[in-house]
Amino acid sequence: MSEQLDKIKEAIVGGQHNEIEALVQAALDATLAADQIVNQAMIPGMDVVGRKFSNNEIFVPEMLVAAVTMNKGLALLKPFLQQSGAESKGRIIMCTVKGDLHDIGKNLVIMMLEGAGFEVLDMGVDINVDSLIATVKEIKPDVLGLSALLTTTLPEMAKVIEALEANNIRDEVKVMIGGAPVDAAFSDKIGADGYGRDAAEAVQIARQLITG
Ligand code: B12
Repeated sequence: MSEQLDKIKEAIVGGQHNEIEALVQAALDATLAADQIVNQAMIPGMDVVGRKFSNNEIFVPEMLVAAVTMNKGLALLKPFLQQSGAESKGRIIMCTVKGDLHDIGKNLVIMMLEGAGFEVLDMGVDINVDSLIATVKEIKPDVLGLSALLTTTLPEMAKVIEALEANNIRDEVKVMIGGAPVDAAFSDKIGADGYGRDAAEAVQIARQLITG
């Protein structure tokens, strides 16, 4: 791994939010690609943060500073991840489910979807089923994208699908799901239409779901 990617990863792990922008800029100046910086340095950095948290080496405040650092870096990379500007390829609603405040992955998925030409409404985090159903009825998206990072909030995804059925709008919208604890088996189990492991897969799934 290049020294620059190493430094960016370390900055995420160490929550060096004052240094991250200069490091990312230096990597861009050295012609490293934005997706390489995200996938080979920043996301692996967050994985280290998660492992340290599991091992009680760090606690929520450190995890939060790592998130701030990640967001600052991503803000700088956003224009490079999105080079499209073409007409809309379809309408998508994205949110993190009720009880879950993790939004870095969701935001990254949104950046890539927008970059691929989709029109995305970001409802934010901790979104309850009722407001989600109301928004789906109003906006009539092609795809509803749900993110969850906690095993305790996974059941919310199933609740959303049940509520779509109860409101007789399950046939009108495709549901794609993702987030670290989500996998294809869970997606099949709750009757979602697609699961994506990362932001690039989210774009592929959205394309497949819309073009059929
Ligand atoms: C940063 C972080 C936080 C930050 C979040 C800040 C923010 N604004 O998001 C803060 C400090 C707030 C936080 C809080 C908590 N966290 Co936390 N957190 C993390 C951490 C370290 C990184 C998550 C992250 O951003 N990853 C980077 C992004 C890019 O990856 P991602 O989210 O997985 O998204 C990618 C894919 O999953 C996919 N994807 C995501 N969404 C979607 C959606 C669709 C539709 C598709 C197709 C794809 C897709 O694409 C993304 C891009 O590649 C993880 C550990 C980890 N490595 O996951 C723990 C982790 C998720 N947190 C954890 C825990 C326990 C908590 C707390 C309960 C801690 C506490 N005791 O308070 C709270 C819960 C708060 C709440 N109610 O949500 C646990 C969850 C354990 C579990 N299995 O349930 C983890 C795994 C840490 C651990 N190892 O124990 N956390």
